Amino acid sequence: MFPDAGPDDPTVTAMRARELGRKSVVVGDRVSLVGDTSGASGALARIVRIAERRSVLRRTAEDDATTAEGRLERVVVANADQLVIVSALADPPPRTGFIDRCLVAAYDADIEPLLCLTKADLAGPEAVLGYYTELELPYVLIRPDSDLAALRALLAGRVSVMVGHSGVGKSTLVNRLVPEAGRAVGTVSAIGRGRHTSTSAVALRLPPQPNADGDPGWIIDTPGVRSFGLAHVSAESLLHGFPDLVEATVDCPANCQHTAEEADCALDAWVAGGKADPRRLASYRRLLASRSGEGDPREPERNPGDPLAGS
Ligand SMILES: Nc1nc2c(ncn2[C@@H]2O[C@H](COP(=O)(O)OP(=O)(O)OP(=O)(O)O)[C@@H](O)[C@H]2O)c(=O)[nH]1
Ligand SMILES: [Mg+2]
Repeated sequence: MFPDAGPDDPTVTAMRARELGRKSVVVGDRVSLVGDTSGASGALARIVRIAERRSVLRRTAEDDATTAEGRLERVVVANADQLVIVSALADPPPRTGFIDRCLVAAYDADIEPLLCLTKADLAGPEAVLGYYTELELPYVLIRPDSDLAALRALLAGRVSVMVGHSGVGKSTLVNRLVPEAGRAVGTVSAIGRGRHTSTSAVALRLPPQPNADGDPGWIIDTPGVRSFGLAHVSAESLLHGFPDLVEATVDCPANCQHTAEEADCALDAWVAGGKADPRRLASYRRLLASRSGEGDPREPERNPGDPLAGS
């Protein structure tokens, strides 16, 4: 083990050493450095070792693992403790299918999810929160004038990574949390699409708060993603993103694939009996279908009931 850098340690510029081979360094990695670690202008250190990762958040370009895009796996960040799923309540409209995918990725990577609903000044959260009633999903509501104390408390002591579509307000929020962050903020087009303003992920140390002891935590801003492909998640693990459904499957026949075609899948009776929201089952099955290359490639993340873009 090596000591962690503290808030007063210098910011060091370091390059990946050749001996690391093809292993890439990602945001959140804990590394060992050699060379000039003084932080002086022009000083350069080398990254000689990457510590074992506590968690790895991955996404693929597509869901179907049989395609080239589906095999293209990207590590979003290493060592995150919390996945802050940022969704605007309007402009761009919320996509519960996208949030569901993020939940699958979070549970699969053993990272705790936090739903962060921005632009609460433009629309109410009732529809989105109603969809997640059965899940004990922690959430925060953000509007331009909202007090961020509750969010800061949830971020304290851990490394949190924000993910979300372009234009939902990730960088705006980071700039409020870390006033010297200086993250560029973009505009949203008339049809409610962001302009992919942020192009790389950056980890920022949160500032200490007057009435709070201990580590305020880290926040990682990431570029907006159009989709959150899950080709790397096994069919069985997909279900872990749906804790409201998982219990039902103990009554499924052996090797049940849980698709709509499975005559005896216990999920249908579970939902018919009012134990879970039918929209959640539909979303889960849409994910299953999308992984096998079925599904709607144009709007893979829109669930029926989500608002239309531009509306
Ligand atoms: N009305 C309203 N607008 C907001 C809020 N938060 C952010 N915005 C606006 O949304 C637009 C996009 O914000 P950004 O912070 O650039 O969004 P982003 O998620 O970082 O986008 P990418 O970097 O492209 O992924 C800007 O015009 C912000 O002013 C909010 O709570 N309410
Ligand atoms: Mg941004």
